[in-house]
Amino acid sequence: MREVFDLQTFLATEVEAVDAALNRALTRAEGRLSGAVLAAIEHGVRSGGKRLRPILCAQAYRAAGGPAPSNDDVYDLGVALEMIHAYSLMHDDLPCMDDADLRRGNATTHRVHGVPDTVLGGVALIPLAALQAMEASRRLGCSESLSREVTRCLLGAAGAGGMVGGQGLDLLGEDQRLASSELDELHAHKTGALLTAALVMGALAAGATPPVLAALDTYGRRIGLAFQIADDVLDATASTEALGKRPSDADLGKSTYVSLHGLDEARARGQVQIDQALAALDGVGLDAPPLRALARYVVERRN
Ligand code: GRG
Repeated sequence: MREVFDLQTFLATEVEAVDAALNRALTRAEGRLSGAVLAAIEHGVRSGGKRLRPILCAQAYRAAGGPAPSNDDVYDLGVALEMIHAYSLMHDDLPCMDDADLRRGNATTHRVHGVPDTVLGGVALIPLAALQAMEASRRLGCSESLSREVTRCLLGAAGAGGMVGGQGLDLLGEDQRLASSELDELHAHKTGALLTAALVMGALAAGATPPVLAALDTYGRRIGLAFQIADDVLDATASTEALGKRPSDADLGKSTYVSLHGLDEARARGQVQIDQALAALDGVGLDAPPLRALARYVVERRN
């Protein structure tokens, strides 16, 4: 029988490790950036958040049996993903995108620091994230070529074939009723690609075997879709205060899993994805209690 996993304690410890790694990364960046741009970055990066992508990266690394010369380096790798994620939220909230005023319970970055510094700060985070992935993977003991592969995985997931491409589909889909398969395609790119990269980067840096790498890739894709379905369910059921963000996709006239399928069917579809994510771990005999608990958390979370 599997042990009971204390998710709350686990998450609190992990968030602390991620935040410490973010502090190290921003301290390194300080010398290269001017005050106002740095202030926008600090706002975008430090304003809370679940830190799910670095946590998944660190846990994939551990599940895949990566050696850990230093615990810090594992989280230093993961924060490269958080830097890309933070920039995407800063830009997604801009007036030319969702024109959002509330994120993580706080005023959005451009509302506090203005549009120019938010745009610059967001763009600055992209090369900073790439350098972060390169340097942290080297410190983890990756060869030059493996470190390049880890970094390529991050940038591929962040770019036109991943998150930015998904954002493009999102803009095209505004005020239209998308087919279910189109919504899957959009979110596999916009949300799923970076979440999947978190798993694959951790596994690559750990020197995972091909079957373990493939299983973690599948787990990432499945929880990526489930994550977005859960987001749509939360948007339809939770208050703005609980979610800490405004506006929702539904407010913006976008298709959502709830608008297409209704609440019950959307929840059921999310659960199917989680079952498949866990089956992928079973398929290669990965016990990985943290990854199993994180998969369930993706659909059970409150924000
Ligand atoms: C160049 C303008 C411009 C755009 C670049 C902005 C952009 C491309 C892409 C945005 C993609 C995007 C906003 C994806 C968000 C996906 C998502 C589900 C975000 C919420 O993630 P959580 O819940 O957030 O993990 P926390 O707050 O916990 O970190």
